[in-house]
Amino acid sequence: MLPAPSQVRSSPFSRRHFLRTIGLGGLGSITLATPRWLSTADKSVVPPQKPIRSAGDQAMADRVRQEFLHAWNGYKQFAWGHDQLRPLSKSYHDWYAAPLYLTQVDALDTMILMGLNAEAASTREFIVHNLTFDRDIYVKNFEITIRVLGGLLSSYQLSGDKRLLELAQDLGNRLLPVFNSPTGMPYVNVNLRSGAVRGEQTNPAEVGTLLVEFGALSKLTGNPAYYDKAKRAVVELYNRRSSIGLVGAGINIRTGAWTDPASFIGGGIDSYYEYLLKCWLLFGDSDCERMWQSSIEAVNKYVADDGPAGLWYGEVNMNTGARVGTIFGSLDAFFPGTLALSGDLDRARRLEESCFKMWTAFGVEPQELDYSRMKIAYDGYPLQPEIIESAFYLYRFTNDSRYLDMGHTFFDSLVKYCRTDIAYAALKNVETKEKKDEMESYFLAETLKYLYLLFAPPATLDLTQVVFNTEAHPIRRNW
Ligand code: DMJ
Repeated sequence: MLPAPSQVRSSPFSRRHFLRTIGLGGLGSITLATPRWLSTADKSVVPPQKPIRSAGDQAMADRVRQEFLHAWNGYKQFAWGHDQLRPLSKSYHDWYAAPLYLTQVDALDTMILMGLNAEAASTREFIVHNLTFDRDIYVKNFEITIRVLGGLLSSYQLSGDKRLLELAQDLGNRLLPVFNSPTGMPYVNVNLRSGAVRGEQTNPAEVGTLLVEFGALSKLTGNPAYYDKAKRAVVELYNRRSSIGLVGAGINIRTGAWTDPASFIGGGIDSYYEYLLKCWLLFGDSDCERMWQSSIEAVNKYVADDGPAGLWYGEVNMNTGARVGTIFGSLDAFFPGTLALSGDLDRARRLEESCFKMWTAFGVEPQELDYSRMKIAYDGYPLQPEIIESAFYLYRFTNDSRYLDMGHTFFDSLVKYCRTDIAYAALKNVETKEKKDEMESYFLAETLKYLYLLFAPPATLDLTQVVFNTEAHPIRRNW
């Protein structure tokens, strides 16, 4: 059975879990000095790779926009005012006892970028009049940060509507208690009304995927608290890396002890690495630059698996570097994009070729693949965006039509296998193509946004001016 949506990106769901504790890392620690979140901003920082002006493909961009509208209209007809559409039963699903309008908030900036102005305006009005965070519900900090806080901040920057920033600030204040742990690393859940926290067993992605959103909130409101707390969390995690520079898959935020020594780049760790790079690019934070540089060196040394079957990233023990698995999956496919953004186009291109093999071997990529045998290890496809996100970055940085061709393949497969009469549905099984009654909000926030941006003229979004959060919400870096 697939895990609940809120679990999917926070744990390496089908991987083995070891319970083992290790000591602190030996590559040197980062010490947090007096907060210097304002002065560290270096406006000269741009992505190491300069985007190239590419032609795109307007006709394809228009087709993607049409498919966005198809899915959006299904959501509006059957799930309006709720978190997510159930595309097969034509009903809806709320994550918590009260809806937080996940699909509306997540999809709003996609509508703005696609020029769907009337839809964007009415959705924005709905959000500002109906969304309240004064709810007695325990929410998952990671998911609500990347989807809702990130979505509100990005739509605020794109629309200039201050009411969205006010909502973001209210949400940020209600999430802040997660950082009140003995280590400063965040609890997993927080009650939006009372500020009570729970959940001390977490992973690097949940600890380290907060600084883009909380940092942007600091920059936009002038209150450094958000930046400082999210930064401390990531530094505490980084300082616990192993002596060979890797992080594990599970950590206890109260004790600071690792609970799972498996190290990889996929779900549960993925966006920790992504944000080390992006926080450097977005804020010019030199601590983030150093943490990114030393981390990527260790990942490329130990986790990368470069052989005759191409470049893959598998699973190793964080302490010894010994290989313990050859699993790669749909979530890992964000990594070519991150490598490309960091300037490593060679690895980025080769890894995207491996990802493309993973997609074309079955018609749609599986959530987990044993790449040593090209056998499926976990057979669902919940409409994930990562492989398309990577094609988008690679096209912007290389202008190589190979990535437009990949985009055509992704688009055709989505339409062929995931489209329903009212929207789009996840796949239960990529071999049988049996559908599942689920359309995650990130399908509209990320999957279709990156596909649109891949084909649209580059001027639609200037990549030198923004950094995407991990939910594809662009944050403008003109502080
Ligand atoms: C998104 O919610 C985010 O990209 C997250 O970091 C992991 N991936 C999912 C979609 O697959």
